[in-house]
Amino acid sequence: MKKTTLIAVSSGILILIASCAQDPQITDEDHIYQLLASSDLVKMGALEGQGGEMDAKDSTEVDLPEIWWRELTTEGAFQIVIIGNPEAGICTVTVNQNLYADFYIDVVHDLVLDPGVKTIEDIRERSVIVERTGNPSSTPHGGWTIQSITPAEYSLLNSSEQEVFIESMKLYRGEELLLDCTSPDQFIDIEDLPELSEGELVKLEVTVLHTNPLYEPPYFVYVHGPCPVWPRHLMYDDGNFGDVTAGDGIYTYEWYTEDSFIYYHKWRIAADVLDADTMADQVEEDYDSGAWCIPVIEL
Ligand SMILES: [Ca+2]
Ligand SMILES: [Ca+2]
Ligand SMILES: [Ca+2]
Repeated sequence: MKKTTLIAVSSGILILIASCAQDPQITDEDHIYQLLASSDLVKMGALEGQGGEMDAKDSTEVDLPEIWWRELTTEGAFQIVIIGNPEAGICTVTVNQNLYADFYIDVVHDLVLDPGVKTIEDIRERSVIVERTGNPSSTPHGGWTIQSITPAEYSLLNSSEQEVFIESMKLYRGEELLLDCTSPDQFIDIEDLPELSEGELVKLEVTVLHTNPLYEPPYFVYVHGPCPVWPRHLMYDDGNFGDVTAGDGIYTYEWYTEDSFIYYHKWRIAADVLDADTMADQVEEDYDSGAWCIPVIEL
């Protein structure tokens, strides 16, 4: 039998919405919530990291902005939905959290910072498989541990307005393929999460989709991670920065890992696509972006 329990947190108080906990004891649902809400592996950031102002200008109709960045306003409640019965000792949990932020963008290349602001209303989601591997009474979180996770997927709350999507991401260390993800629903065993230390040569390859391309190029693709100097860099499909084949739709960025993070301390790597329509002006309310993000174990 399928049992669904929704737990939301508001002002630090646990509220059981769809589950009736008569027993004052801590339930499996409570343990699973606390395990996931406190986990750095499950945490979904705001992709606030900035790039350098000297992002290469593309020789096409749509120039890249002089500068752009996101600034978090509010995070919604951290919500979990348990699929299956925890009494079985293993279950899948979907985790979601809304993100309200501002998108600052300055498209006038005059060395004067005068950005416009666009509204961001996103939902971030991932799934997690949790298993009771320890003694319920003598180990943390009632013995529950995280076994595998999907990437965190960032989408517009108003899904009908979304036209750009990440479709795949591959991460290499040198020639070694560390991660090959072709769906936001793909589970990655936490033992198989990428493990990296500073100074390693890594490469991210990403493919994306635009459902209604109006500009050329129709989108811009960025990587967020432990990148050189700035935590965000433009990805290329022009044969540069490790890109194997120009114009094949595989966007690439290759770099030596560097602890450039400003807003957070745990390493993670995200692929982020922004609609060219969003990047073409600083006045229209037309924010459109999609991203996948995976945690990285920092050695
Ligand atoms: Ca300017
Ligand atoms: Ca390519
Ligand atoms: Ca526009």
